[in-house]
Amino acid sequence: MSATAPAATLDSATAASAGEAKLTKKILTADHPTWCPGCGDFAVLASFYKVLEKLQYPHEKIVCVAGIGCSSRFPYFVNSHGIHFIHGRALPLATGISLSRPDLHVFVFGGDGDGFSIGGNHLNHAARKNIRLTYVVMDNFVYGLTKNQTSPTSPVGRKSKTDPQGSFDRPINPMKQLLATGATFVARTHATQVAHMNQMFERAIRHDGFSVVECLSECTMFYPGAFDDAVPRKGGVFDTIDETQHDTSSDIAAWQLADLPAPGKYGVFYETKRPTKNAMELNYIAETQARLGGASQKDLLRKRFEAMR
Ligand SMILES: Cc1ncc(C[n+]2csc(CCOP(=O)(O)OP(=O)(O)O)c2C)c(N)n1
Ligand code: SF4
Ligand SMILES: [Mg+2]
Repeated sequence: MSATAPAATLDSATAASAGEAKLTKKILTADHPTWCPGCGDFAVLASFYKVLEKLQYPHEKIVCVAGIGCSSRFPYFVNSHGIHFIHGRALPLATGISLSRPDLHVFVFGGDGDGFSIGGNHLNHAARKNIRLTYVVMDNFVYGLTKNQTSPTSPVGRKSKTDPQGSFDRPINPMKQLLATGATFVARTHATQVAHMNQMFERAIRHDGFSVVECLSECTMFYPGAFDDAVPRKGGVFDTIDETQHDTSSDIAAWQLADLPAPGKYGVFYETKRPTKNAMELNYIAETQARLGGASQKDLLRKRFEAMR
């Protein structure tokens, strides 16, 4: 499609139109997931199907991108456009897709290692640029695929193959990193709390900008029980954010919530409107084309390359 087409909006205007097949879980289901029994990622996948069923976006407009890890196998299990890409590089690839194809709904899935370790710097830049896409991090506090190494979110003292004596390093606080770097929708949920997870995904997907949901998702193989402190049936407390008390437009209030000790709070920490790079680039291209008497994009590129010689 032409890059001068208006940016797609995340509302009913882009929902599947009458006559198109209804988007169902059956249609969205691809391969049988290869995760271990009980892995939290199954629930995340089920929630994603559920929310897409509700939103009814056109099937051919859905794109799932991931890096490497157990969680990053996600695109195999969704019947949509999908790319299983290089470790930590899902966000830059998805950025290119989102910027060049404003008609698509772009989703990125991955783990704490993929997103906060090798891909940590890409996360900063996707956030500050406010790229229009939704990023779901299945945070299990461990490298699952490579069989139990310390991850950037592993708590101090946790023993793993790389820290047999227990980890020394202070973990990353994903909420604080996202707030500091400019993400415009920042939320936290838990894979066992299905209704809450569905709500967070839906709100993130409807957000016009870079939306991130950190979803605590247990690795039953290498870190069982990691998030039991927030599971009521295991004696924990699932403490959700009360938005009548918390101002989601305040990054300072969000930072204070992010400072709470584990298990902390769950819900939308921060939500704000800021122009996306997608919208700003589209405007710039359209204005330049108009100024140059309707020059094609190819001509614009040629002129730019000539100027750079
Ligand atoms: C460049 C590169 N370095 C290291 C690896 C090995 N590797 C694959 S997945 C992974 C970590 C995965 O952890 P995470 O992102 O937390 O996903 P999980 O398996 O826990 O869902 C590592 C280190 C790789 N595939 N490529
Ligand atoms: S190793 Fe852990 S994260 Fe990977 S599939 Fe198994 S339970 Fe899930
Ligand atoms: Mg992990």
